[in-house]
Amino acid sequence: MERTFIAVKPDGVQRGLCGEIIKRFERRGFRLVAAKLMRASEEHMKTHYADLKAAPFYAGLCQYMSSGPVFAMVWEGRRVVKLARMMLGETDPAESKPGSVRGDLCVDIGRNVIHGSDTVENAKREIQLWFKADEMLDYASCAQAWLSE
Ligand code: D4T
Repeated sequence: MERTFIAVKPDGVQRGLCGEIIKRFERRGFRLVAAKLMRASEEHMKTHYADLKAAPFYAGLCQYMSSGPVFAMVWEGRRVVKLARMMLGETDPAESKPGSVRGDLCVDIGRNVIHGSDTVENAKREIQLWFKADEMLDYASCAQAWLSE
């Protein structure tokens, strides 16, 4: 079973979109294993986005991401990293298809509502960065037997 890190960014939290986003992941058949509302420090965001250090928008992005509450979550399920990225849409909302989170809920690349890990490796790194082991819960979901053969 795979896990991914999903975060509702400060714009999504301020716009009251946490419930809408949780609903989409629950409906798809993924299982929430950890969640917390937190104000990330700029240092934390610099570590999170370390691979974008050379990008012109890196400093502004890290400042913005630490400017207000973020709703951080870990979701579990079969192929959840790839499927979650498809649910998110493209980085630029203008390129995102209707039906995706960004295609339905936002218009600007700098306020694109949600983050999702792009690879299984990055998901592991990000989950470790945002959550302690004892903040994640292992439990049996009664829906599991009906989600996969
Ligand atoms: P995240 O990491 O936030 O889920 O976004 P993506 O994985 O879809 O895209 P990314 O890492 O390339 O970009 C991280 C973050 O930076 C913002 N951004 C991106 C921006 O403000 N201006 C830009 O030109 C780009 C490419 C949006 C997402």
